[in-house]
Amino acid sequence: MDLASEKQVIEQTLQSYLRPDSEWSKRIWDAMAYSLMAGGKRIRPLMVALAYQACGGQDIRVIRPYQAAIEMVHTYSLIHDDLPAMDNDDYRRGRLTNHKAFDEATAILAGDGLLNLGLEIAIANAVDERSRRAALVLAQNAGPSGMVAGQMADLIYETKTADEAALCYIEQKKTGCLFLAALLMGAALAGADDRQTDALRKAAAAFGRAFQIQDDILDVEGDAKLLGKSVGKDAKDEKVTFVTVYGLDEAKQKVHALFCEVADALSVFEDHQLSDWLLSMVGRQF
Ligand code: GRG
Repeated sequence: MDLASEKQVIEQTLQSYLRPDSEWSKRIWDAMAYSLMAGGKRIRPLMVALAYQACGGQDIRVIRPYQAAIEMVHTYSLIHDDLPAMDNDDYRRGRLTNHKAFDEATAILAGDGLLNLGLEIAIANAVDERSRRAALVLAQNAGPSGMVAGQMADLIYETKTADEAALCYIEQKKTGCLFLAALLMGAALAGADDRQTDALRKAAAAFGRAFQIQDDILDVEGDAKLLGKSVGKDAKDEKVTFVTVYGLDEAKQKVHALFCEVADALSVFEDHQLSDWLLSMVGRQF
């Protein structure tokens, strides 16, 4: 699969769903489009595609709505995470955060709009057992037993000192659940067997942890321009992160070891593109 053209198709698919139904609703659609079309890396929709391919999926058209759905749910989570009541950030995806460009109430509604539209697309396309499973996997992993639980725990630990176990729980839920959903949606849509699905579960767990540790490392060492968001925020907020728990060197070693786990888990697949692409992210400035 050519990833550059795959990404272009993802952009076109996302754009195709942004249809204001009247002049009255123009502002909410503008606010949703502002964040959705701001040039995210589209990691999760690409994961759906590569997992689908690895599991032998034959008709790439069936994944399109699910790629759009997960990117919308992810973008909603970023908009809400950036709000003053949560992480209070000014920049995201290289531009002002949604509440800075619009206002807080509009940003809340833009997040709500993207979450609902994403799930609407997933449900509207759930026409068989495979697609129903894909829709359910997305809703479950984004919800109060998944990403929302992780965000809640993250907020609770703003006023308590997190230990390694708490950090791992927060990461698994807040960051890991959507990566897991992406790989499992690709698997479900392709009709993957249990062995393939288990391998993807293991890969998602290791990749999510590596991604979060790297995110914490980049908050210390990253370049704000390349990242498209503020750096040095964790230290400013005196936040306990994987870097403060492990130290920078050990954190880097952990990222390396986790990427080896990703490769190991994915070795059951004949198709290596998912594994190669995930591994290409080691050390990358996200
Ligand atoms: C508000 C329910 C709710 C959840 C928020 C997204 C999130 C959960 C928190 C963001 C905090 C954070 C930086 C987590 C690290 C992992 C992460 C989600 C990074 C951003 O994802 P990328 O790098 O971003 O895929 P782009 O912009 O490229 O899509």
